[in-house]
Amino acid sequence: MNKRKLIVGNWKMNGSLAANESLVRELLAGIGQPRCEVAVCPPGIYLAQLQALLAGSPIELGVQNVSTHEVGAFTGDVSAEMLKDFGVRYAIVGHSERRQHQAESDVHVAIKAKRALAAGITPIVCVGETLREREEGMTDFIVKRQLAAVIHLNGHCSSEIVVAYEPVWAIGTGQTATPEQAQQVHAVLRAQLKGVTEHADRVRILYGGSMNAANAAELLAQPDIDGGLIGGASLKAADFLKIVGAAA
Ligand code: 3PY
Repeated sequence: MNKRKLIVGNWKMNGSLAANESLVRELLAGIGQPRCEVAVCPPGIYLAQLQALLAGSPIELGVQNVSTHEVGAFTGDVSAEMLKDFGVRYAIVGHSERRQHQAESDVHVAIKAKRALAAGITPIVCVGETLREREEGMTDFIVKRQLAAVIHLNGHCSSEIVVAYEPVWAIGTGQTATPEQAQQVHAVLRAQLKGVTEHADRVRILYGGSMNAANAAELLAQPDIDGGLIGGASLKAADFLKIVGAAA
């Protein structure tokens, strides 16, 4: 199946007008014609800047969050339709940092995915277990429950979603799942998708959780790893470009 890999930079709450501009200029100077799809997700306040900097380039624009609401009295929220105005192509939903610090539940995440899809934005649905859940043998149960919420709320599984497996114990810790550990969970997610859609092989399942320039090639060589959601390494142009280069 001809499915291009997808490499997404999650800048988290990092950047400034000056830092964004120099990072993007370095990326554009080095990216050439990538064999994979590439996107960056800056903090939302910088969308207009990034839209202008990336115009006409092979790098797509993404965001780190989207409101559960469509419009109205929801102070601080930004709707999927508003994001669309800035050319946003991808929206990360359900990152474990939001599940943990903003008390986002599976239902919130599913509604966010639904809002994104309705606006023509591809949700990148993050799933992943904590260290304790892994140690208790709960990994498969947790990731399947998190993905099931999105599948059920949407009534079907659109091949337009992207799934990102991000073991919580590997986020911001420098610890990475081994390629075998990651592939095992990706295979579980693929099997779950196969149970609900004939297009399961078209759904991209990214690995996230301290993917970096040194470990990307091995992770991306696994049969069910279709790309990466990159945290810290996406803030260094040279590292991010190496990861892009490793995604054939
Ligand atoms: C990480 O790699 O730390 C991430 O959280 C990517 O989203």
